[in-house]
Amino acid sequence: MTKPIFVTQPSLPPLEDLIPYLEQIWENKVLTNGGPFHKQLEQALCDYLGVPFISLFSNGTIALITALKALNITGEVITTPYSFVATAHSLLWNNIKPVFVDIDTDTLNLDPRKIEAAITPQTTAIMPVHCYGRPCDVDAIQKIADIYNLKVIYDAAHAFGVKCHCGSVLNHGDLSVLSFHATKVFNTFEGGAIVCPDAKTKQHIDHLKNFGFVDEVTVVTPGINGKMSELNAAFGLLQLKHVDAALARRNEIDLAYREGLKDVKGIVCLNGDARDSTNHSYFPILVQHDYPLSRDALHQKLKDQNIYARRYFYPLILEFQMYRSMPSAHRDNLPVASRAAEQVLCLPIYPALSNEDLQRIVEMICEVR
Ligand code: T4K
Repeated sequence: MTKPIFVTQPSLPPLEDLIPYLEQIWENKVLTNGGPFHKQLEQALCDYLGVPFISLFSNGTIALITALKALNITGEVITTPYSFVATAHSLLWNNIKPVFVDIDTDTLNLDPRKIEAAITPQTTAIMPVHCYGRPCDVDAIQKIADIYNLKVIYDAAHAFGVKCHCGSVLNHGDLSVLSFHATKVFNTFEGGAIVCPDAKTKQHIDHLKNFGFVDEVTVVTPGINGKMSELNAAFGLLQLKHVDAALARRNEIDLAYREGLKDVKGIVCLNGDARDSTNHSYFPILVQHDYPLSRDALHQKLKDQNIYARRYFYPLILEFQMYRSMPSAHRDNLPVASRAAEQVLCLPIYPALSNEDLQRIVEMICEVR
């Protein structure tokens, strides 16, 4: 049997390049609490991503939970059912009721045309996701938010480095939240960040992630511990040196899949025309009814060959017991998300994926007739 191929594999820099960073940590004995590498990574990410302020976190989920706290979000929040559970869980952790609204057929992102009908007097915010790193319709969402005086918090876990018509997509909404988990295009093992529009917001969030401490004797808010350690931050600085090469290789893989699969009846590569404004963090295909195998059968066929594609996002969040009984979780309400959850298969994409393995995957999909 050939070696397993997973949906992703973290990019790692040469191990010896990490040693000088470790030596520096061992030398200065600052392991966490906003040390020098933490500060450097915040600045380096602002420069790289083209955003004004960043607050680093221990992971994306704590960052989402904190972002909601930072804006005092309460009541109901409109969000997408087509995401990783952390999106909706962050709302429950804040005692907020998620209100699921269907997604757009082309982008699989929250459909702005369906948001207004879900707004009630309790609605305080919208939490869309740039799913698979493809930008939401940020202008349409902001327009609705402005009319109804709602906050917008983007779950931008997939959207590292993604640009839209006016620069970084991370500058839209009130806050954007990134994940630097091992499975993401830019990883710090575990990690995350909140992109903040101004220094005051960043300061508030910095307090929230450090128990509410302002100084040794002053606690201004019931904060959490969401800090990124120096080890993760140092690793992030090193990763940043390699991220352009990683993104370029992902782009090549994306193109090769599209070329290889373009004539396969029943296989649709998502959003061909949005290629330029993504980071190729995932390669989702839709396995439609005119393909000879069902999505699940294709998933299994690949698995039998040691290729572990993933059905992100199946089951839908609303299938989990803590969401199932919510009125907005009714499947009739969410036909596009329901269909996507049944058709999407995310194929392996990561910089170290070889051309040979890629071609093998393409051939396996093509040979089914
Ligand atoms: N919002 C959205 C929209 C998200 O997608 C996520 C996370 C979050 C919020 C929360 O951010 P974090 O709190 O995680 O920072 C994975 C990730 O664990 C999760 O971070 C990610 N989304 C989600 C989409 O995918 P699983 O259950 O698929 O992980 P796992 O362990 O099955 O990993 C997938 C494959 O990756 C493995 O088969 C092998 C490979 N892998 C994984 C890890 C962890 C490695 O090669 N090395 C590794 O260290 O959830």
